[in-house]
Order: sequence, then structure tokens, then C-alpha cells
Amino acid sequence: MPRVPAPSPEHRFSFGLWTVGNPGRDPFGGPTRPVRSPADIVRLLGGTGAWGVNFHDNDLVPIDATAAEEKRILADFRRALRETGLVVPMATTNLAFDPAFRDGAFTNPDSRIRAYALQKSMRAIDLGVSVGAKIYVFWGGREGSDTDAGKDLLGALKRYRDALNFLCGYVRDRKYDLKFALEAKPNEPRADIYLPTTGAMLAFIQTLDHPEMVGLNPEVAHEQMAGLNVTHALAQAWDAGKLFHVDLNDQAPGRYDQDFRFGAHNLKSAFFIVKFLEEVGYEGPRHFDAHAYRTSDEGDVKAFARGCMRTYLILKEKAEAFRKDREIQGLLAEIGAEFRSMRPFQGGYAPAKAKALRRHAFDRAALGRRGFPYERLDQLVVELLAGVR
Ligand code: GCO
Ligand code: MN
Ligand code: MN
Repeated sequence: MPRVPAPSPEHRFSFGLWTVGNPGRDPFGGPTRPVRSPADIVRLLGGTGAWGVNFHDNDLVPIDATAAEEKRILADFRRALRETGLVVPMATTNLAFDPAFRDGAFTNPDSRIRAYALQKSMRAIDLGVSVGAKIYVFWGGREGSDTDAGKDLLGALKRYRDALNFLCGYVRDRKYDLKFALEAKPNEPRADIYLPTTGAMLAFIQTLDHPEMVGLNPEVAHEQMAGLNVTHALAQAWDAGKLFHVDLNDQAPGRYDQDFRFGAHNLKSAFFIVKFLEEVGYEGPRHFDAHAYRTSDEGDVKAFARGCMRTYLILKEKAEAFRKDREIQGLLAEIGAEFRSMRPFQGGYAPAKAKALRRHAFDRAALGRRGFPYERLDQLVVELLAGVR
């Protein structure tokens, strides 16, 4: 069993103020842990090997803070960053919590609320950039519907597009070194959230004025809530050059939004996620958008944060073991074997190629007899993960 390295800044692990700082509130009960100040949360992360801390504007500065309060909070926060060496890779706007956003922010039918959402986002972008954020996430949790009875769906998409175009313009105008990452989620808190999957977001990005500034922040739980395969979503985002950020956590399909510790529910799926990110050479933040169980005390919250990172690193070792395993590689070679006789038909279209392919005689029955050793391969993966290989 190879030694698992301790988490360190080079691994680019990040957490949100709202995740490790979550006092254990849920829809059925109040907090079970004390509320910590942002600087305190940074210090809590400081000793764990984490690299970054992310925030929503109001995780750092309460929505009703005075200018003097804001100044003091920011000074404390900056001091904690200096003390711990943590950086702020990503920031975002809270456009979900305040009652003003009950029917969405950028897509709200009320033009005053849409304008307020833009103002709040511009200020939050300034705040994020002022502490070094290079990625700005948009998760439109309230952009959606509980009933479509009163919804102008095409109008909502247009407003969404207008808002992102406006904010891209703002970032360009200010010459900020900042990219946007859109985060899809199918439902919760709305019955149906607009642009519910990574693929839907990807198509939407192409309709924006500055698609090159805008990428994706796929989240494990959000894909799994919908019964989808998150590694497939990551692959599509990567293939499009749009994997700007990733929210790692875990989730059983068909449940409420669980936000479990990375790898807590589906270790095999977590393995394929890590294997994919490491194999393609993803260099962005590995952000854990996960929450400790409500039953945790503060010590257990630390164990939760360490657990997210440690599981990632264990699975990274396992991905390396997969790559070096001769039996596994032998099966992969068998599965992907090239047939020399098919070479003339590969690559793009050419009229002569098409002509030859039309004439070629295939032995369909023989093709139908070909098996693929996925049972053997999958069992080897299971044994690798179970530590008996
Ligand atoms: C959720 C989301 C959020 C976002 C966050 C950053 O399900 O509540 O995952 O945690 O990631 O708002 O944009
Ligand atoms: Mn989520
Ligand atoms: Mn998220």
C-alpha cells in the first residue's frame, strides 16, 4: 500500500466559508455548532493543508453590514489569510438567501430586483477581486420555477443572458483578470432550476457575447441528484475547454441535497472523478462544496475537511496504481485494440474513403460474437479500491 501524502497547498484543495463554517442548520432544525467568524474559519482551515478559501459576498460581509463593519471584517480576514498562507481562488454572490430573491435574481420578473442583483454582483465581484479571486462562480439556485403557470421561460433565458453579458462587460471594463464559471443544479431550492445540467449550461454559454470568458463549475452532487454520471459531465466540460472549476462532494441519487464529504457515498464514482481530473491534467481548484454532518462537533468538522482531501489523495494514488497495473492495462489494450484493416476508413470524410467503405464486406455475425471483459476489469477496480490489490 503506497503512502498517502499529506494534503498541501500544491494539491490546490479549497473550501468555502459557507461549508466548513456551516453551523449545522437544516430545514428541520437550527444550528448545532457555534457560528464562526470568517477569520476564524480561515484559521480552522489553516492547519489542515488546504490551499484556498472561497466565499459568497455575504459569507464574508453580512448583507446589512455598515461600512465600518465591512472594513473591520475585511482587515481581520486579510490578516488570517496572511497568517495561514491561504489564498482566495474563487468568489461568488449570494443571490439565493435574501427574501428579495425569492423568485430569482437575474431572471426575476421584477426589473428592480434584476437591477439590484446586478448591483450586488458588481460589488461582490469587486470584493472577490480585491482579495485575489480569479474565478467567479454563478450558481442560479433561485433562477427557476415552482410552477410554470406564471413563467415566461424564453424571457427568463433572455434575462439570464442579458445579466451575464452585462457582468462580462463590467469585468472587461474594469480589466479584471477574472473568469466566470456557471454551476448547474437540477432542483433545490426551486422545484426546477433553469439550465439544470452541465450540458445545458454549455449550450447556453455559446449564446453569450463573450463565451471565452465563461466556463463551468460542475458539482458532483448536482449531477448525481439527477441520476446523471458526473464524470461524463466533467469530460464534456473538459472537451469544450470549459472546466474552470469543480465542486466536489457526494450524494445519493433521489435524496435531498446532501452535500456529503467527498467519497462518503459512492467511492467508486469518486475514484473515476479523481482519475479523470488527474489524467487530463486539470490544474484548477479542487473545491469541496461539502458540509459536515449536522451531528458533528467542531473537532469532527476538521475531520470532515481532512477526510475530503485525504480521500482525494488516496484515490489519486489508486488512479496511479490503475495506470501501473499490468493486468488492468492488458485488459484495456484488449478492449481498445486497433484493427489494421480498418485504417483506410479512419479520420474525416473523403469521397474515395466513403466509396471504399460502402463496398467493404463486414462479417456481422463475427462482430456480434465479440465480447468485452468489463466484468473482469470492474472487479479489478473494486479490488484495487478495497485495498486487496
Ligand atoms: C448549492 C450550491 C452552492 C454553490 C455556491 C457557490 O447546492 O447550494 O452547490 O453551494 O456552489 O452557492 O456558488
Ligand atoms: Mn450544491
Ligand atoms: Mn456548489
